[in-house]
Amino acid sequence: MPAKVIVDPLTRIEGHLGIEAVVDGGKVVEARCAGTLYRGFEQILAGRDPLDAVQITQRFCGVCPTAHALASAQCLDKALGIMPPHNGRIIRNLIQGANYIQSHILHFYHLAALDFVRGPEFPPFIPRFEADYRLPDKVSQEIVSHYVQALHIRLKAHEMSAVFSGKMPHCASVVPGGVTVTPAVDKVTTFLWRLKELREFIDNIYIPDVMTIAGVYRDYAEIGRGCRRFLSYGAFDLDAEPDVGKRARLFQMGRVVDGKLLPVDPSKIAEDVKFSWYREGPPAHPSKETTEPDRSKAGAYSWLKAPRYDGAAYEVGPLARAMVNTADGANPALAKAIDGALTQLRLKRENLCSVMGRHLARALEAKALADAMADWVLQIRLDEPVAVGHKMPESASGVGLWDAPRGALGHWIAIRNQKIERYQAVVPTTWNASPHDSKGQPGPMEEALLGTPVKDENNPFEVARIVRSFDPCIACAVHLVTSRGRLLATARVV
Ligand code: NFE
Ligand code: MG
Repeated sequence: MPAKVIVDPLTRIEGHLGIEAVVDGGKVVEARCAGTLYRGFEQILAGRDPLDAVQITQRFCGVCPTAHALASAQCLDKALGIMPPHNGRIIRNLIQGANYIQSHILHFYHLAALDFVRGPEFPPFIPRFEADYRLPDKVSQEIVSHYVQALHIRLKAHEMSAVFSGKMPHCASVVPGGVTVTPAVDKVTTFLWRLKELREFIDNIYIPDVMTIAGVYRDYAEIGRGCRRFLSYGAFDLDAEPDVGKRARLFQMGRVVDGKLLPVDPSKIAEDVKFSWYREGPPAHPSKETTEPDRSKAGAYSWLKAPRYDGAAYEVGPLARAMVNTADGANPALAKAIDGALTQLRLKRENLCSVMGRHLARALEAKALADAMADWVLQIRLDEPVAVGHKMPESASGVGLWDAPRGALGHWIAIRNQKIERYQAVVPTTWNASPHDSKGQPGPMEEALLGTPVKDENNPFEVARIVRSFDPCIACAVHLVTSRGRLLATARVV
C-alpha cells in the first residue's frame, strides 16, 4: 500500500534543506532535494570594492569560510594578474588544511556518526531517530567518548588556522596576492604541536572508528551510490603555475566518468534553473548567468540552482577527490590508504560509490592532508615575503576554482570601474543537492536516493543516512511521498 511519509526537519546538517521522495514497493522511485533558504549574497556583492569579496563571501558559511576566502582570493589573483609568493602559497594551504580536517571531524562525529551509534539516554543525544543500531554497547560508548574528544580536537584545528589567519571562523589574513601574517618560529611550533595531536586523533581514533562502522554496516557500502560522475577542481597548490588547469595540487583537478580520468574545461560549467526559484532562462555559465529570484515560478521547488558540467550532473566532495586522485595514481598516499582500507574491509573499488565510501574517503583524505601539512609547515621561509602587491584595474574578470571540504567551489568576478559588477559562486552543495534540470536529470543526491530500500516508511533512516553521507551544507527536511501522495506520518529526525 503506497504511503506518504514526511520527515521534517532532518537535523545534524548545516543549513536548510527539504527532501521529498516517492516510495513504491518499499523502494525510493523518485526524489527531490529542495534548498529552502534564499540568501542573496551575489546581489550583496554587486557595487562593492572587489577586495571586500574575500571577507563578504566568507559569511556564506561558518563551517567552510576558509574555502570561500581561498576561492575568492584566487578569483581576485586571476583578475589582478598576480600569484602569491612561496610563503603566501604555503600559509594559505595551512590555513585551509586545518579547516578541512576540522570540517571532516565535525561531519563524522557531530553530524553523521550518531546515525550508526546509539548515544546515551540524555540530551543532546535524545530525542533521537531510532535506527537499526548494530554496534555492541561497549563499542558505542567508546565512539560516544570520541564524540566529546572530537570537540577538543576541532578546537585545536581552529587554533591552527587562527595562528596564520588571525581568527576562526572567518579568517582575516587571506588577501589577493597572498596573506598578511608575518611568519615566525613560535607560529610554526604552535601549529606543529597541534598538528601532532590532530594526526594522532586521525590515525588512532577517527580512521579506526570509521572502519569499525564500515565493517558492521556493510550494506551501506552498497547503497546511496549516486550518479557516479565525479568532479574536483583540486586544492592545495604545490607550485605557482598561473594556469589553474596545469597547476600541481595535492589533490588534482579532474573528472572521473565510467572510471576514466578526464580533464576539466571550466567553460562547460553552466547552471540550470528550470526547477529553481529564479527567473526562467537557458542554462548559463557562471560568468554570464543572473540570479533573479522568482518564488512564484511554476514547477520550481528549490532555491538551489542545478550546476551541470557539459549538461551532466556530477558528485563533488571527498569521494570525488578520492576518485580523481586515485584513478591514475596522482596521489599515491591516498591511493594506498584507500586500497588498504578496501582490502581490510573485503570491499571492492565500486563499493566506494556508497554511503560508507563517502565516510571512508573523508577520513583517509584527512590523513593524507595532515601528513602533507607536516612537511608544508617546515617549508615556510621566515625571511621571505608573504604577499605581492597589486594595482586595481578599471575592468577585469577572474575565476577561482578550488575544492572546499565538501567539494568543487567556484567564484567568478567581473570588475568594472574598480567595483564588483557581478559575482557568482557555485558551491559544493549546489552540485550535490541540486534539483532536477531541464533535461529531467536529477541532482546527485536525488539520484543517490533512487532505489533505496525503505524498510519502514514511518522510520526512513536509510534516507537520512544517505543524505548525511554527502555532508550537505543545508538544514534538511525529508519528505517521503508515495505516487498517490497519501500522508502517512510526520517524523522529527534528530
Ligand atoms: Ni557551508 Fe561549504 C564546504 C563550501 S558547502 S560548508 O565545504 O563552499 O557547499
Ligand atoms: Mg551561486
